[in-house]
Amino acid sequence: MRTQVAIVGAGPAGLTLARLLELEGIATVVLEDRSRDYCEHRIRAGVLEQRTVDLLRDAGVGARMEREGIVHGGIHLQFERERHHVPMYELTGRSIVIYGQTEVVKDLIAARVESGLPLHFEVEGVSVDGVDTDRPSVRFRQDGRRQELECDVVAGCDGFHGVCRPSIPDGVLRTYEREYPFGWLGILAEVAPSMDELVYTHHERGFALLSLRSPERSRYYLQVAPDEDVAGWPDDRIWEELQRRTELDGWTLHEGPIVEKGVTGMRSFVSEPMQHGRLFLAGDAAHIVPPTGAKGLNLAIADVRVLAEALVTFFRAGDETLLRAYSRECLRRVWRAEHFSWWMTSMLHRLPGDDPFDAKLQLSQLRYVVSSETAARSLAENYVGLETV
Ligand code: RFL
Ligand code: PHB
Repeated sequence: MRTQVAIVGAGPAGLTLARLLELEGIATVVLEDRSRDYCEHRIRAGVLEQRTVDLLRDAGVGARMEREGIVHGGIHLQFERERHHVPMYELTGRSIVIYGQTEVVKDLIAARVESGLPLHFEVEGVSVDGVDTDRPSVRFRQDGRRQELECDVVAGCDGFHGVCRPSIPDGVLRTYEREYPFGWLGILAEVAPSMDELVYTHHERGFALLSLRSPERSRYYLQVAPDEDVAGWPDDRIWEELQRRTELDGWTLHEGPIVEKGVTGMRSFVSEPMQHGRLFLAGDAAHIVPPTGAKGLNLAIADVRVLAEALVTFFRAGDETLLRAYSRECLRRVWRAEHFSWWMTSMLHRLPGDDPFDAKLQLSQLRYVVSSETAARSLAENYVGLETV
């Protein structure tokens, strides 16, 4: 087997890259170790930046997103039992769109299948070879048979736990990392969202976030321990805790059947550079942000936009200039998102030790954001996505 770009991973990064390259007539094969059903139902992000929305629409995969995506012009910050609106659209001229990552992935898979282009699920034992030559290859097993895919370039879009980043020899990458001493318990509930826009809540019992997936389905999160056992969280306990952390005079949090729950740890991680020879890392394979800034999916899409443009120049003109600039170009935006996500996380979560000094600083920062237009605009422009970084 031979192709131009072997793409490892059928998450948002891999599938979007495949689509962008398809539109440019560049051949790709996408290899994914999970099943199609698993990829289409793994609940993750929900907030798309306008720039992400525009890219998906321009790539011809935005029809359902345009119909079902919910445009929000702001978010709420809640602390000391007050809820404050941050009017992002007024402050920046841009909005966000609520549309689940699961839906983005379903739309991209459907488009790939409709184009009849190679997308292999449930492949096993993927390994990457020869990336320091101009003839790299990807080996894997499919239906028990060994396969080798020769290519010009490998795109490592296989997420944080993938095989591409670890296949880079020791000493090439420098990594930067921070683990947070807490996690998020996330639920999906079949109940209409109780708020008009997302609510990020600072509370002495811990952070809570009210989000949504559709007019009928709410997505709510609670700060918990990083290794929290979901088994200790029957539905009643979850609702009771959400009620306590988000309570507000004259407002009610409506409850409904919980159809999904899970705990995720939180970390910041960057690996530099995002390239080694003919292997290019994109999305979570290269960097992780804690979800408080809603940036992970948007960064993944931003990476593959830059990578696709660079690959077009490479295949059309044999010119590697843009490919060589790929990592530098992406890392500027990545580090801005790293800072913003760390900042939001640090400002909103209950910190270990419960140092009252920390809590006072957090509340002062929150008060500043909701009372100074300059501070609010800074949060807003980062949240909707900076164009210039
Ligand atoms: P993914 O989505 O992890 O996809 C990688 C794919 O590679 C496959 N894979 C392999 N395939 C073949 N061989 C191997 N050896 C392989 N190893 C792995 C995997 O099965 C998978 O299909 O990475 P990608 O494409 O880079 O996309 C990144 C995003 O998924 C991630 O950044 C976001 O979900 C983060 N995130 C959020 N981002 C936002 O922009 N806005 C949000 O509101 C937001 N909320 C969130 C989030 C992540 C969360 N969790 C679960 C960490 C909320 C949560 C709770
Ligand atoms: C979500 O809806 O899943 C979501 C929204 C905002 C975040 C993180 C997750 O910051």
